[in-house]
Amino acid sequence: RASTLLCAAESHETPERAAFRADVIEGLSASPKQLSPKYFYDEAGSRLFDLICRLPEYYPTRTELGVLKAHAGDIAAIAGPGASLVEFGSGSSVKVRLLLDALERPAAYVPIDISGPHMRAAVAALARDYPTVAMTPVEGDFTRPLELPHLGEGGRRIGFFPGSTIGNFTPSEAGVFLTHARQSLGEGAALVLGFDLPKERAVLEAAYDDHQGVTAAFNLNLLTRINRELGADFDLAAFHHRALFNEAESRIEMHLESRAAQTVRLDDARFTFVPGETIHTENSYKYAAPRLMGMAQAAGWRQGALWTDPRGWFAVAVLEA
Ligand code: AVJ
Repeated sequence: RASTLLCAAESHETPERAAFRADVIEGLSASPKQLSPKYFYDEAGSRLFDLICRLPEYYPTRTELGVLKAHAGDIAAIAGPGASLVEFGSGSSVKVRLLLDALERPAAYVPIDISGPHMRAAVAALARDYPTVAMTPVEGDFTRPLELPHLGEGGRRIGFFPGSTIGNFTPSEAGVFLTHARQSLGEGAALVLGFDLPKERAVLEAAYDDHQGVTAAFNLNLLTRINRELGADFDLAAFHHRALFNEAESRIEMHLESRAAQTVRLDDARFTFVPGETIHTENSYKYAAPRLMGMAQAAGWRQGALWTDPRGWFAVAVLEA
């Protein structure tokens, strides 16, 4: 009877919640323990990420915005009139405003994001400011193959993947994403891709371990979310935020480090930690431009324009189908 009740309770779970539960159990059972960064973005996590983007140490957002501002006219020329924009991981939809302002009569905007309520609030504000642009938000996980809504014929399809979100993938996952994006955007499309470049360790580590502790709160919020949505019993005070640059892999790694020996419960499962053991929560790869352009070419894209800021910290590439 107890197991019947449990099954009944579990069957009320949404498919998203069930996938989250399965991923968490699999990740915490692995050695080393790991969780996917896509789960950072619940309501609180999305808000914390917006705060990260304004931190003095977090250079990527403002550096990329500078590059996009400097070349918005170039992007508009590449897109041509009546283009449709498809953004992968649209978040608060701040950067796309630059493109919508620069483009000639943009026809449509298709934001894709895993954080539905956050995206819908952003799109509502955007729709007021750009009443002539058709807005078709897609709530979903773009790390899996997705069906794009039908877009009007005529204008060019422009994919937009800013913020170095591609750095969250492993290099082989990034290759798969680029191949899928090439297929779903179709013949004649372009992809505007923002990516963070390798640089001095101190600059990188400060960007992911800020003085105010916002990134630490963002990382720890993943445990809060697992407690709330899955009923686990993580003790937040028993974990510590860590960010380090793994130079051999050219990636920032974020971890949650256990301060002590402890056991965490989720459903029937128990996960034990030794002192100093970590959960690996995020990779943020830093690609040199030739490496990423090689990956794009292997995925069927031709390299178009490539722009960086004066310090050479962040790049925006235009890939052509
Ligand atoms: C959204 C994946 C681009 O890797 O820089 C920021 C996420 N994590 N601070 C990044 C993040 C910690 C961000 N991306």
